[in-house]
Formats: sequence, C-alpha cells, structure tokens
Amino acid sequence: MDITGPVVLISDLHLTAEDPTGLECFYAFAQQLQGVEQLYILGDLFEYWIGDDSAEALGLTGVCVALKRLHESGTKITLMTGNRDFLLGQDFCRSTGCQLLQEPAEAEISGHLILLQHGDKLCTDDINHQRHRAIVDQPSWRKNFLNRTFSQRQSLAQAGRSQSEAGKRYKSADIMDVNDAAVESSLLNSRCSLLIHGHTHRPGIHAVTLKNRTAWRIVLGDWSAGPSYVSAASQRIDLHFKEQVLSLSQSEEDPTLRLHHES
Ligand SMILES: [Mn+2]
Repeated sequence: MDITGPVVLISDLHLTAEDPTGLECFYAFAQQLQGVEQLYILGDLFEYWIGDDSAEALGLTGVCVALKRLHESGTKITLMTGNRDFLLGQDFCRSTGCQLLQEPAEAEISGHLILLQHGDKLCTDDINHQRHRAIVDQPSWRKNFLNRTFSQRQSLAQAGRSQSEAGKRYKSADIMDVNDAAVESSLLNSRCSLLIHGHTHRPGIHAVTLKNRTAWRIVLGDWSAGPSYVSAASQRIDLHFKEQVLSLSQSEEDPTLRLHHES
C-alpha cells in the first residue's frame, strides 16, 4: 500500500481490544502514514469510548501510543468524534497530540474547501438514532455519565451497544443511509462543493445537485475488510476501499472535479 497525497482522511475503524486484528491493521497503517502532512479522523476511531481516563482499562493504550508517535514524527492529526466515541475529549487529545474538530467543519485540504462530518447526523430518517444522539449530546448527560465509576460506565456502554445492534435488525437499509435533503442542506449551509463523511459503511462517491452548483459526496468505508481512506492532493482526491480506488480529479485548465474509476 502506497499512500499518495499529503493529506489522508479515515473514519469508522471501530477499534477495540476485542478485535486484535483491527488493532494490528491500524498500527501498520499508522506506520505508513509517516511523512504524511495531515491525518483527519472523521469519527468512530473506537468501537466505543467511555472517558479519557479509560484507555488503559479498555486495552487501547497502544492506539494512543501509535497516534502520539505519528504526531511526533511531524504529522498533524485532526480528530472529529463519531456516534460511538463522542466522549473523546481534551485529555485524549493532549496525550496523543490530536486536535479536536467539531462537526460540521469546513477545512482547506490540499487546496480544496471540504465539508467534514462524521455522517450520522445526516441520517435523519433514523429517528431513534437522532433522539438518542440529542440526549447524549447534552452536557448534563455527559457530565453525569463521566462521573460514574469505570465499571458502571462499562456496563452502560455494553447495554447501549447491544440495544443498537438489536435495533439495526429492524431498520431498513434506507433508514440507516443519509437523507438526501439533509446532505443538500448541509452543503448549502457551507461554502463547500465537496462533503466527506463516514458512518454508513457504504464507501462511494456521489454527485449532489444543488440549487446553484454541482457538488460531490465522498463516503469513507469502515475497516472491517482492511483500511479505507481518502488521500487528497491538489488535483486528485482518491477514495480507497476493498482494493478499489475511486477518484475525483481536475486539470490545471479546468477546476471542475470529475469522477474516475480504477480497479
Ligand atoms: Mn458512526
């Protein structure tokens, strides 16, 4: 795997000590990233996170060390939280050298103005999920949760995970994908003509027709079949997933982004 492009974006690694293969895959990838200018993590780096004091108890200090090493090698790491690891906070960032980014964020990446989101807030048809997210986003809920003991937090998180897995079995595939109107309004509320998000585990590149412009939406893949990532250079943005590459590219004469398939 050769990483091209000075900026790399990833999401949905769902790292957990219960999946040592996933951890090894991340460590190998982090090694490859040395020399990359900037890494964006767009949420769900971890399968779940119950507070910045719990990395060791969750068997995840190796991930912190790998991030810290990458940061010390000169790669800037920008972290957005997801719906699984929304409790990642400043202590985690201090110890790993990451910078926390609130969603949605407009970022200038390799000369492109890109809108970044985790993606779950675009899945507005999943009313139960949005309801749950609204509750856990409240500062009082977070404070209350973090004040509990490690084992209380651990069992609440386990219960939440099995509830969410059970819920998924009854939801149609459409409900768990992004809502087109939510994507359009998110882009229209920004200056961007390119949105990159994860969460749905449906990697792809989609054209989005807006009132006043044509935009693109890149969906990062999850890591269940190995790394999925976007590498962004000035005239080319590549999405890698399952040994496939989809690209948006532009020429020096024409700044319009166009889609290319490669296999
Ligand atoms: Mn997610």
